[in-house]
Amino acid sequence: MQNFLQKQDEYRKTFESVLDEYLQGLHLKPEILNESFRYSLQNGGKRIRPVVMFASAQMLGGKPADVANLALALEMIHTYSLIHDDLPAMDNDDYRRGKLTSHKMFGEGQAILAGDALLNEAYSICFEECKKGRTYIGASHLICKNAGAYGMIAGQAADLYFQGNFEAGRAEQEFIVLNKTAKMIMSAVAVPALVYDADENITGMMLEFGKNLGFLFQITDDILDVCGNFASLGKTTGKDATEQKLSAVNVYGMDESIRFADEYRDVCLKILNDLPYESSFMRTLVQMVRKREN
Ligand code: GRG
Repeated sequence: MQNFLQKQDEYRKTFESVLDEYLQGLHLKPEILNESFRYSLQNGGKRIRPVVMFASAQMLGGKPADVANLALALEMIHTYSLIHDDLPAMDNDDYRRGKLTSHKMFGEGQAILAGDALLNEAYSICFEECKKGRTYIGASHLICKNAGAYGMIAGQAADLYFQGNFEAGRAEQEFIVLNKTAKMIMSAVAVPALVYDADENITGMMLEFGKNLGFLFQITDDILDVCGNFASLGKTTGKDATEQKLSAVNVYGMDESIRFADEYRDVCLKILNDLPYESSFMRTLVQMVRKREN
């Protein structure tokens, strides 16, 4: 465990230094855009996607630096999605990571624009990375595809659409989780495989691992929405029930959700076992996601 925590800390520090360097070169105008853009990016967060991407790169025999800019792009897309998700037109949240949400700090219009700016900058970083060659084009494409109309946006659209719809069931619930949450985690896991031109079988296994990790991550989030609290989560809990969300707990009940979470964890561990790499960090990460409290 000590080794895991040290390594996780190392990955987070690597990410923060990449982010700091990027922000040092950023001079946005007007000042309110400069502030709102930095506010959400620097506003904490677990950085799970960069951590997973760096761990995946090392597992495959590479190093975090090889994918650092793509990890930055992915975290920027994630950050934009949280800003937009918190808006009154979507989840209408006042707090994120224990601090005021972007629209509470800067107003709705500026929050929308901060999100737009983050998304566009993320693509700009991806385009720069494409100059490194064919494999980076593939990796950048995966990030864009999984974040967009065939990924996170589709999941969020379905999430909004099915809210309060009691006819919707398991298929709709799985569509939402796969697209809204798992595809971003799949990008984090599989980007290094694409960058290193891993064979198709390995890339497929990495994607499958990312998918199951994403489902595990989301189902834990749904459980925490019922069992967690503001102090550790930094956001309002109990919203899935009041807003009649198609969350795992609402669809399957708590006991079944816990059983599913254990199943996703076990599938993740099995795939890691089947992969021909040293995966102790990733194995502990899976266990930590299962047991997480924030
Ligand atoms: C607005 C296009 C658009 C998408 C929004 C991210 C998202 C999609 C919705 C947020 C609500 C939610 C529960 C999403 C599932 C993914 C998830 C658990 C996001 C929170 O990610 P964490 O826990 O956040 O990694 P931190 O704060 O640690 O970065």
